[in-house]
Amino acid sequence: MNQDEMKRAVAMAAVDMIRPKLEKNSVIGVGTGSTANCFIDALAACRNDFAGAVASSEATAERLRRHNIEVFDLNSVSELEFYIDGADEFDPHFNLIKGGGGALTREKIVAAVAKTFICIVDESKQVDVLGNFPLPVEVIPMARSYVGRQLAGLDGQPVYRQGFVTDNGNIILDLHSVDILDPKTFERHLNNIVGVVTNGLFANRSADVILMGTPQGVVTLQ
Ligand code: ABF
Repeated sequence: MNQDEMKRAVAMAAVDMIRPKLEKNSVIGVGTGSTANCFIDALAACRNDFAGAVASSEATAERLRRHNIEVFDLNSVSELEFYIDGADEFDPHFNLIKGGGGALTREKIVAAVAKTFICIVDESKQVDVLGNFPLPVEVIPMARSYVGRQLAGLDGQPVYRQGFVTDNGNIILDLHSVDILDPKTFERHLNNIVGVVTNGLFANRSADVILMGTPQGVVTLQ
């Protein structure tokens, strides 16, 4: 299987995993990115088995609507059984780096609400230590320079994602060249920098299940 086939395979596997547990009033959380898009496309086949979805980005909301899947405001939903989303990296403890697509804040919010976070990835995302992929940090625009200086003080190299504005109207600094040996602590440290909205470490709320596409098929890690 090539990478696209792996993405489609893990997307189908996620649908197969959740379908038996869906009820007519179920609302599920749906992530952002190319693998999440494969999931949305596969989910359309069972759109009548559940009530709808909460989207982690405007792009995901649009794709769900194109498949006639109702999109709910998170504030109108009391619980989410599942959140299905991709990732940019995952480590042996199911800690993730997310946000390469710029949707990290809403992704983190929806993941926080969901009972079970199913992460769908191809094998290229598997690492021993997080940090080879630049860590996205969503920042209030007026704080860009200040936060950049704070991040540079962590021996990382913050790079402004030129020309990109998040769905929330903020900017992103991508933190390069930092080996994240203690993801939970580092995530909390970044959260405490004034002006930081969200960082792309999903360690204090990591994935519960990882479906990983490989040339030999889908591997379930849990
Ligand atoms: C999304 O999944 C983002 O957080 C992350 O950047 C992306 C991975 O994208 P893809 O599935 O296209 O590799 O949730």
